[in-house]
Amino acid sequence: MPDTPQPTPWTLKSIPDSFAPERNIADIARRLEVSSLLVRLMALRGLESDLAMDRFLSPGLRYLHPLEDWPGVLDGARCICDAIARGATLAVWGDYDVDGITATVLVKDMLARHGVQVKHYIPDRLDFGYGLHVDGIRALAEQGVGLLLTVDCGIANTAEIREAKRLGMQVIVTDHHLPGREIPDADAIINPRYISPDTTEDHASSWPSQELAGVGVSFLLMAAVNRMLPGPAVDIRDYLDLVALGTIADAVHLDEQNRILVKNGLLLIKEGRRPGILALKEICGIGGHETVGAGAIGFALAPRINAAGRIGDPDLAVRLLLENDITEAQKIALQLDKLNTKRKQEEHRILEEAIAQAEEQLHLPGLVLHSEHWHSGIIGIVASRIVERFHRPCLILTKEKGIFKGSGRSTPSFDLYEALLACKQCLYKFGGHRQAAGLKLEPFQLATLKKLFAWAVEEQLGENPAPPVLELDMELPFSAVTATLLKELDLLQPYGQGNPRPIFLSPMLSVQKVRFFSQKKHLEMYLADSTDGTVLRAVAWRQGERWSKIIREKATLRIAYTPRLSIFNNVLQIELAVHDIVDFHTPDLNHG
Ligand SMILES: [Mn+2]
Repeated sequence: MPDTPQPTPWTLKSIPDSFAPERNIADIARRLEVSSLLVRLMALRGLESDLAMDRFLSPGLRYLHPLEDWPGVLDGARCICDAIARGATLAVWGDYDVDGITATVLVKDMLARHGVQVKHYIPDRLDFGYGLHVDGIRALAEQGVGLLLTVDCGIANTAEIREAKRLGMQVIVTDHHLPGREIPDADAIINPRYISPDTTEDHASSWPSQELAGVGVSFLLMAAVNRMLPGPAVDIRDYLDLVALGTIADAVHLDEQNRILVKNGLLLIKEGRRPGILALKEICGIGGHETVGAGAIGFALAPRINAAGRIGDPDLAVRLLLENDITEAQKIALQLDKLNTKRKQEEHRILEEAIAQAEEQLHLPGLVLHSEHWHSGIIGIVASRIVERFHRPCLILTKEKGIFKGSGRSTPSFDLYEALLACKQCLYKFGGHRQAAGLKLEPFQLATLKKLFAWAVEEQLGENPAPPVLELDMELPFSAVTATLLKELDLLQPYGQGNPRPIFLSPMLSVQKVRFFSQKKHLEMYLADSTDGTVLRAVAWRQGERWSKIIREKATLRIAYTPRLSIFNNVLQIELAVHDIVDFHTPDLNHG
């Protein structure tokens, strides 16, 4: 049977050798007043000392580095305050994704509360794409803009910034992308991946965190501006909801400083004081005082904000987050929700076609899929889905104005940017990083691209790239899965890069009841732990098709799972989210 799934390879993570001896786990647990299991999970995430663990569990804002520690922030803030004092017109240039939109809103809203109106510009994805462009710069100059502040972009726009300076503007760049070889000649650059050689700040020799999102950088700058401007300061903590939204949506590494920003911001999102966020939560069905985790942002709030930039007008999302009136905010949220529904339908349609193409190419280690009519705002998400499904790097191309425009996504061990570099002879334009990239090429180059890309992938990964190995935290019997445990696990939130959701390995289980639902899309099982007899309900989302021929009653198996509380039949109960079935034995139909 060629379509029988193979069990997924897995490993158990181990605590780093540098960690204190095993017996200390219980000591630390006693001192922190948490369970040994929680300490073990933190140790598996690379936390070593009591202090680090304590800060991880309670990342108070007092642990955020002071503004003086962040290179360029005070210089940039002084520049802005001087421009305001001169009466210069200010404009902020953002981006159409959640990070860029929240950063734009943060700057506009904070300065408006100081009585300073700031113009903003967010490029259209289809017409101009990401970053600064000269047409927009000239338009801003005509409107009399004297100071241009970029957020979540700008570090790569040397020529555009030169033009802005020529037109008499001051330019302050805030960005978090890697600088290229040429650094723009801006009045100040604030970028955690860059330190200006002529910074005037004494201590600023390194960044307390290199992992800030664009909105995190603009938050620091606005915190400094807030302090320097005359008149009463606003409570800058009010903006952490925007910081949390943009930081989670950008999927940056949640290091200590980001965790402080995000964890505190999520509390504000839970409160829902900003009308736009409240309206967005309402339309996603997230109740007033429900805890909002990174998951809800990633699956519900962020896609609706992004939908504006993907297939509509990004200004809609800016207006939502700036809106003071809840009724107006609800109207905009409804529009965004409709755009998101349209986006999902479009995504579904493209994905079906892309999967069909991918299945024809499974002899290749890398996929190049294309069509003339796929929406260019959506191909990036589809590329991610294809990589999830087929575990190989993927480029998706669509035709626009006679040219192929593409979006690529990578597997963890593959450097996509490096691969595109190897294809550059047939590309008209490309850019990005290890995990994601964009490209453009003339249609006649398509065949060459396919050939070069296949070579580049093979060179990095070999002919048959190995499937990813699932990393599990530890084995956990069902009797240990209690409401108390779940409450404690919540302390590890928010999950993200650098802090993955815990995944447990089950002991051997026997299937008591099995049901495939939603046209066999999902699989529900009642599983009994063979060591202690505890029965729990488990759901394997989007894995119905994969297991439909294998899993039936009396089968024995082991799962990789994350327990959570869910409302099922109107009752709050424990449900296991099945990441994978890692070992299985199905009794023979005739003899079983
Ligand atoms: Mn960003």
